[in-house]
Amino acid sequence: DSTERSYIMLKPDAVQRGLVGEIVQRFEKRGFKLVALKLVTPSLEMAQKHYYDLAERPFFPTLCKFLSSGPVVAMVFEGEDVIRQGRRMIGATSPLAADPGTIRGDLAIITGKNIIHGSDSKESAEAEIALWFKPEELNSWKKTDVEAWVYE
Ligand code: DAT
Ligand code: MG
Repeated sequence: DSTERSYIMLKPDAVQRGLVGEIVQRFEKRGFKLVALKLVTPSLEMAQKHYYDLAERPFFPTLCKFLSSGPVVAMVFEGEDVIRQGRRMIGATSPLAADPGTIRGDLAIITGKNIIHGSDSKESAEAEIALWFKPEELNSWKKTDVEAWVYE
C-alpha cells in the first residue's frame, strides 16, 4: 500500500544538534514522500498525550519534560510499508543496541536522547498523525518528472 503513512518526529536533541537535514534526507533518499512537516514546541500536555501508553513507566515524567523542552520537527512520510521500514531505519530504542547504519545507531548513544520517534503500528500512526496535524496540513501530491521543476 503506497499510501501508508507514518508519523516521524525529530526530538529536541536532534534539532539542537543540527541533525534535521541529515535525518530528513535519509527518508527522502529512500523514496518516502513527505506529506507534512512543521517545527513546533510541544506543551507538556501534548508530550503526555503522545506518550500516553507509557504513562505508568518510571521515566514518563522525564520523557515528557524532555520532549517539551524545545522545538521538534513533526513529519508525516508516505510510502509502501513506511511504518515498519521507518522503524527499521530508526533502529532499536537504545542507541547502544541499534545497528550501525540505523539513525540511532549512527547518531545517538543513550535511550533518553535517542533523537527520533517513529510510529510502531497502523493504529498508532493514525492516532499520532491526528494528534499532531490538522487534516488540512496533510498534503497529497504526486511526484512528477524532475525536468518540469528545473526548466519552464
Ligand atoms: P521507541 O521510541 O523506540 O518507540 P518506546 O515507545 O518504547 O521506544 O519508548 C518511547 C521513548 O521513551 C523512547 O524513545 C525513549 C524513552 N524510553 C523508553 N524506554 C526507556 C527507558 N527504559 N529509560 C528511559 N527512557 C526510555
Ligand atoms: Mg514507541
